[in-house]
Amino acid sequence: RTLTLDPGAMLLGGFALGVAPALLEGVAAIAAAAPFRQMATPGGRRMSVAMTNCGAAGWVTDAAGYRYATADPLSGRPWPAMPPAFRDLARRAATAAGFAGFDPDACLVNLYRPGARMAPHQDIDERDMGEPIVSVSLGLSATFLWGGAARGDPKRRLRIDHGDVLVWGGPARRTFHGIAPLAAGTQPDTGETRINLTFRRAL
Ligand code: MD3
Ligand code: FE
Repeated sequence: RTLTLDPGAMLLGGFALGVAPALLEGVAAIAAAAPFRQMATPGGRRMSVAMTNCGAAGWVTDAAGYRYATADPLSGRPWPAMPPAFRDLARRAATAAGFAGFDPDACLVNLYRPGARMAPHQDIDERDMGEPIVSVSLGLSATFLWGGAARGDPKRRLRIDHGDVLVWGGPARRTFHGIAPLAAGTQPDTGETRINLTFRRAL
C-alpha cells in the first residue's frame, strides 16, 4: 500500500521487503565497526533507543547538544561507509515519493528493544531542510506517532511493519513525530528488536 499521510509525507508499504536481508547484513557490519550505544540527551538523560550511524556524517547527542559528527565519538574514527544497498534503496524510495535527486550522506541506525521509545520531536539538525528524510522499518512492528508543525498538534497513530518505508519532505519536513514504547515480540529477521534506518542529507 502507498499512502499519502500529509502533503509531502508518504508511506511506501513493504517497499524495502525485497532488500531487507541485505540491509540487515549491512547493519551487522556497521555495528561490528561502530557499536550500538545509548547516547545521552543534552539534558543528561540516557535515550532508550540504541544508535549507530553510517555514511560521511552521523547524528550524535551528548551534554554538548545534538549535531552531526564525521567521526564516531566512541572510537574517533570515521563512521562506517554507507553500504551501496542502503543508498540505492533510499534513492529509489525518495524518487517513488516525488523527491528525485536525493543523495543521503548520513544514515542513523536506531535499535529498539521492548519498551524503547522516541519522544515526539522534529528533525532540524540537517543543513538543508529542503532535502527529504527516508525512514526504513525492519523487524518488530511499531506505532508511529505523527502530529503537525507545532509540538501541541494532535498526534495520529500508524502501525509500521517490517519493510515499510516513510518519506518526509517539502511541507511535511518539520512534522513532529515519535515512536510509542515498543511492544515485546519476536520477528524472524531481527529477533526481539526493531531496527530503523533514517537517511538524511546532513552536511
Ligand atoms: C517525520 N526515528 O531517528 S522514523 C529519528 O522509527 C526518528 O526510529 C523514528 O524519528 C524511528 O529521528 C521515526 C520516521 C521519521 C523520521 C524522520 C522524520 C519521520 C519523520 C523527519 C521529519 C518528519
Ligand atoms: Fe526523527
